[in-house]
Amino acid sequence: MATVYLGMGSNLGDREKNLNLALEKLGRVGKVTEVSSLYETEPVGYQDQPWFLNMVCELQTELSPHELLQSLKAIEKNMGRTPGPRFGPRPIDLDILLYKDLVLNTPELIIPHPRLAERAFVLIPLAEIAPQVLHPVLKKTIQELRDSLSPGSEVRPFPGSGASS
Ligand code: PH2
Ligand code: MG
Ligand code: MG
Repeated sequence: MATVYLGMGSNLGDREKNLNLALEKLGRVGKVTEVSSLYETEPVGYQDQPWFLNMVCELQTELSPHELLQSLKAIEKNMGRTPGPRFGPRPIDLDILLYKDLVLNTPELIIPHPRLAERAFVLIPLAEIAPQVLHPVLKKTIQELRDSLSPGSEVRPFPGSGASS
């Protein structure tokens, strides 16, 4: 059994509903054991698109990293994601952030997620549920990485989700 952290984002359609539906579908990939609150986040990489709702979850799974990647892509496709520009808008995006303390570098999949340490929209929710988890390459905890983020794009607690209440 592997403990995995997934980054989740949506900026098309009913974003909150999309994230909840994805969580429900993840129940068939493993057991969702923690969820962060929701954050409304300024688009990073390609600015001319709607703001995202982002969150992260912890999943226990028997799947290998590549099997998990295929399952996440199947959920994205099933939820109406079509190929589009890199960093562009999407109803759902499911990214493997960490898979145990595994370091993997293949053409299809890089773990830990290569942009994990620079993204406030990932580190802020991840630090809620996994502050003491160590980044296996940088050898810093998620909390340390969050605390050393340089000011950048905006990340706001989403009204009604746990972060603000
Ligand atoms: N995902 C991207 C590109 N830019 N910006 C925000 N705020 N949130 C995201 O989830 C996001 C992004 C590519 O996956
Ligand atoms: Mg992504
Ligand atoms: Mg992705």
